[in-house]
Amino acid sequence: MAGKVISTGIRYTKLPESYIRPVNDRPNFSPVSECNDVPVINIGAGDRRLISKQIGDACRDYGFFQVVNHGVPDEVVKKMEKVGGEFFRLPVEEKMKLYSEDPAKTMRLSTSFNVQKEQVHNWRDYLRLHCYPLDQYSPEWPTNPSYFKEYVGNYCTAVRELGMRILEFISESLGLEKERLISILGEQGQHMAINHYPVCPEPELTYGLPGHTDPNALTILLQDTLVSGLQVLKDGKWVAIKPYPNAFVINIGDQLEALSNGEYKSVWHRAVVNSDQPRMSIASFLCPCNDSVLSAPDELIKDGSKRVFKDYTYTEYYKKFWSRNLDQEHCLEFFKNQQ
Ligand SMILES: O=C(O)CCC(=O)C(=O)O
Repeated sequence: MAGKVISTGIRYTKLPESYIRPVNDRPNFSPVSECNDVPVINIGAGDRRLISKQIGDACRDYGFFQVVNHGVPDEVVKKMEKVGGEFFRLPVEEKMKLYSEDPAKTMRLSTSFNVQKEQVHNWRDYLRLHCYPLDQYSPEWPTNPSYFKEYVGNYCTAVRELGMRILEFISESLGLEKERLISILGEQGQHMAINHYPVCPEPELTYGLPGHTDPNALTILLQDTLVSGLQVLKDGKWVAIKPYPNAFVINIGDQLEALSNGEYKSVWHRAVVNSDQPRMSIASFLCPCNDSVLSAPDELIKDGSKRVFKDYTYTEYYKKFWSRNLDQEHCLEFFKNQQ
C-alpha cells in the first residue's frame, strides 16, 4: 500500500483486502436515516443575539450546524470546487510527485488517514495544505492546474474570515466577550484537506473516513453538492447529512469542547463512499496557535464547577492525535482531569 493513491483513473472491481473492515466495524447503511432537522442558520441577516443563540443551541445539541448567507462569494466556492476536481483528475504520475505519508509536512498528497499507523485503510485520497499565513505556505502549493494557488488562496482567505465570525458568535453564545475565544486560541493556523473519494466497488465494507472528531477548534466543510457521504453521530445514532445548497457545514472540534469546559460537543462524524460516483469534500480547519495554552476561561468555571480538562498546548494535543489511529477513543480523553 505504501506510496499508493487510489485515484488512479482505473475503476476497481473488487475492494482490496487491506480496506476491508471487520464485520462489526462496517458502515451498516440500513439503520442510517437522513437528518431532517440539521440546524441551518442564516448568519448574514437579523439580530446578532438570536444568531448566537441559534449557534449555541446547535453546538450543545448537535456539535454541528450549517450556515447560509455566509459571505463567501459563490464564485470563489465554484472555483475552489473546480480546481479541487481538476487536481484529482491529473495523471497519477503527476500527483505522485506530491505524495507523502509524513503528517508533519505542510503540503502533501496522501491517502487513507495515517497509512503508517492504521491497520485497515480508508477509501480516500487527500491533498493537505497549510494555508495561513498564505504568503508563507502558498509558494509550496501545487502549480498544476496553473490557477491552483490563485483559486485556493482566495477561498482560504474568505473561509478564514467566515471562521472568525463564527468563533465570535460561539464566544457570545457562551456568555463570553465576542473576542474571548479568539484571543485564547492565539494566532490560529489554518489547514485544508481536499478529500477525494473515488467510486468504491464495495462501499458496505469500508469507509472514506471512519468515525472521528476533529482535533482542531473549528472545521468549515464544503460538501459535494451532488453526492452525499457525510454522517454525524446524533444521540448515539449515525445520521446522514444531505448537502444543503450554498451552505457550509460547521463542526465543533476538540479544542472548542475543551474551551467550553465540555458544554459544546466535538462531533463524531464519518464519510461513507458509494459505488456510483466519486465524491469530493473540502475541509478547512482553524487550529489554535501551537503555543497557546488551552484552558477553559475563568468566566465559565463558576458555581463550584471544575475544569473538565487539563491545561495543554496545541502542540501537545496534535502530537497525541497523530500518534494514534483515527477511530480509537476520543483523543480529548487523554487530557481529562480526574473529577
Ligand atoms: O468528507 C466528509 O464529508 C468529511 C471529511 C472529514 O471529516 C475530514 O476531512 O476530517
